[in-house]
Amino acid sequence: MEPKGDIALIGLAVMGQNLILNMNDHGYTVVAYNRTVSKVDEFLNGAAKGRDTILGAHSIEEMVRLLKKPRKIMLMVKAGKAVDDFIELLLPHLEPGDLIIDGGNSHFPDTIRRTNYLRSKGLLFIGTGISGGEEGARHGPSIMPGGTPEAWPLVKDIFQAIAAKAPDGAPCCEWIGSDGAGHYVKMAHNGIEYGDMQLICEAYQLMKEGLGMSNEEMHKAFAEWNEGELSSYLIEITRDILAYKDENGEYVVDKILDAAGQKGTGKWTTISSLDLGMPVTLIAEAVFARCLSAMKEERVQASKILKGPKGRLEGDRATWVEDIRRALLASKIVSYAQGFMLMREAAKEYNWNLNYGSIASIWRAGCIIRSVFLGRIKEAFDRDPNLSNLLLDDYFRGVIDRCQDSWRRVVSSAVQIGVPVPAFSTALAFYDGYRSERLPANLLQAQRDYFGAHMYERVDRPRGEFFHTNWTGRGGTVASTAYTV
Ligand code: 2AM
Repeated sequence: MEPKGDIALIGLAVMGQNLILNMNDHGYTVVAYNRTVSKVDEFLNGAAKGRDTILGAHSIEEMVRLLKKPRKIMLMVKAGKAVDDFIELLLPHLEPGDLIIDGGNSHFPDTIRRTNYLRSKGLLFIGTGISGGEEGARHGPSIMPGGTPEAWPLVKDIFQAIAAKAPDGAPCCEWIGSDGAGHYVKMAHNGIEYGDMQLICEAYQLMKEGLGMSNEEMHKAFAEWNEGELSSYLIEITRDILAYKDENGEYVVDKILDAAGQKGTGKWTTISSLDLGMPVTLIAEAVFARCLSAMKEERVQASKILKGPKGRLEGDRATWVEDIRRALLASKIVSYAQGFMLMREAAKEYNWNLNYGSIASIWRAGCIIRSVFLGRIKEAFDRDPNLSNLLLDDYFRGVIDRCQDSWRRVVSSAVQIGVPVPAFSTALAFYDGYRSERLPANLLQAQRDYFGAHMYERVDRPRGEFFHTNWTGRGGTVASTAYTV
């Protein structure tokens, strides 16, 4: 009998099951398999009941037998060792030209390694970011595939069929680039998500502590914001969360402990930004803000000891709410500018040919950071595909001009009343640094040269020429180029 399976999916947790159902809805015959084999039948008799084009496999051999060639096998298993283990289990059953796809949240260096390893075995590999959670997987996620370029035509139709569709109808899935590019861009997406969430939380705290607004009032403010240029999934769910009451008629948000968790993609993004020397300050602050929040017991102690202002934002409330909205918008522009700077540098470092407009485009729907704003970013890259920094685009420059006074008012007032706004303020500090022709690094270079003879370049000489001053008259004139401190 001719094999019927278009693709196999291993890993029947919710994401895996939902992707199978989504593919099946689009006419693909999918073979389902799982390490714990009993889950295969549970799935066939559960969520997949009545679908005769979802085929269960009870061994890797059976799964491979059910697949058309070249075989396409997608892993939706825990990132890390599980992926490598399954690759090894699959290898003896596959032939040159077959394709393994890792749809988990793998770290991009692993994806680079796996692409090369499988290429050495004659196999194709895709590491793909999939964003949108369970709901997205079921009805349309944003999909960011990278890996062996020859693999893309094999899955393009399936992936674009199951992906979310942007408002203009474009599928939220395009080829991102070679080896680890897809997982890198997914990681950057998650980092940006950390930033967006932190910005919203700072706006919330200012409204709550600074303006004394009730949940209902904040719910209304977020509802209004969601109608305008901030319209996005995260603003929308914040609106809904603020209004959500439990069976006793009490707000759930007020009962939730203020200690944030994290799974590590924000941390990876920040580590990568440090590795690449890119000042992605807002995402870093968002990660650190989660870390500080997690020190709950220590904060409770410190709150009884450390003094500081606990004031209110004085003046017209509606004006402040609008100021906060503008501060959020301007900060968000900085965050995305930083995120795209990071991807640009990563592309240089890892030899990826990234299309930034296309990346913005596939984030417009399906994923957690989906927003009207991303449509604006796509348009900016449509206007100028070589745009070096989003802040320099006419549209975004105009928005910052419009928001700047509010932004400064919000940050300075937050400082004065003692409400922490690490993301709002780091965004503003970055903006002021980025637009500074001169920064105090002349003094910093002098310090380095003073204590370590690290040398400096001069404003009156071409770049690349280095000088040393014998600052103390002692220690000789030999420069230190052989070691770094
Ligand atoms: P399981 O049902 O056999 O535990 C999400 O946890 C998915 O990843 C599940 O399908 C799970 O399979 C799979 N998974 C987790 N760790 C694994 C491992 N070390 N090897 C294979 N599959 C694993």
